[in-house]
Amino acid sequence: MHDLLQIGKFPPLAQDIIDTEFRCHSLEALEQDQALRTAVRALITRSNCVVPAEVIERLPSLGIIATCGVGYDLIPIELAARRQVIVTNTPDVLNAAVAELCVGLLFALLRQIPQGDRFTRSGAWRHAAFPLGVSLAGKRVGIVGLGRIGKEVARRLEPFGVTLAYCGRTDQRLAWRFEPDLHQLARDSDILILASPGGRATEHMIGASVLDALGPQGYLINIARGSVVNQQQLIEALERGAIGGAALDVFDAEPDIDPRLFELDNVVLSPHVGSATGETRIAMARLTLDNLHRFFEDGTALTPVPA
Ligand code: 8YV
Repeated sequence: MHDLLQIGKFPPLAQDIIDTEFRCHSLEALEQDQALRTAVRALITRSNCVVPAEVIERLPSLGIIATCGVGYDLIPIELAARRQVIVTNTPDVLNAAVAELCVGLLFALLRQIPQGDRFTRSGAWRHAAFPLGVSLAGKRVGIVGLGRIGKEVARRLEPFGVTLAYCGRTDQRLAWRFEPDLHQLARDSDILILASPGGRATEHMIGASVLDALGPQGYLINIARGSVVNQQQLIEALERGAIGGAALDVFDAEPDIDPRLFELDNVVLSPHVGSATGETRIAMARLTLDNLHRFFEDGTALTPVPA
């Protein structure tokens, strides 16, 4: 059975599978065992865990970093490439789960479903009618980052009678309109959905000027990464009504998120659960392990991230 360095905590159902196929060691255990530290060839982690550069530098035999998740923005991939360490992620197996959560958050936001639950439980219904929500049908939806997940979101929203447009690195020549200018996409949208990768290239891509372009009847959904949004400017925009509301599954400094968000009634908050279904997490763990098995078999990988 091969040894792995494990960074991050997996759900029990995934950890049980991992432990039947590999021997996992913590960073602390590796610090205590010089022989193991110099011998370990593989690291398993999750996409919401930082893989520190100094850890990679202290593992002379490391050949693969296998992350369970599609995002790899917390892994120093340039350093990994210099060290010829393969980095793998788990694309595609989570597309449906994340897209489904996005649709759920959109309806929760437009129809104020969390507020309606609280309203009903509180007995307030005896004294007042619940406020009107917003229809999705007929709205203009802009998707920032039409990758695998963004496309799954678009496919799920199309039957609801929306008009779809997207922006991103390239015009993919699809039936949906490509808008190269992010601010123009925000101006042209009632709902702006963030589905782009995290990392330096998209950091704070959504700030006050984009939010002002989206406008006071506009809604923001973030299923990407907290880093894609300037969270301070988002909170200020929500507080001053510069946008109609937001539904957020990702944040700065998870899980210790800014408490000002708790005070806002025009926000739906979700604890980074885009891929968090039993079926999806098992499929993600399976693909992570299959990457590791392939590496130990022949030094390659099934789903290496783009160099
Ligand atoms: C979580 C995600 O990171 O896949 C990603 O990039 O953001 C989510 O799936 C999950 O904790 C991955 O294990």
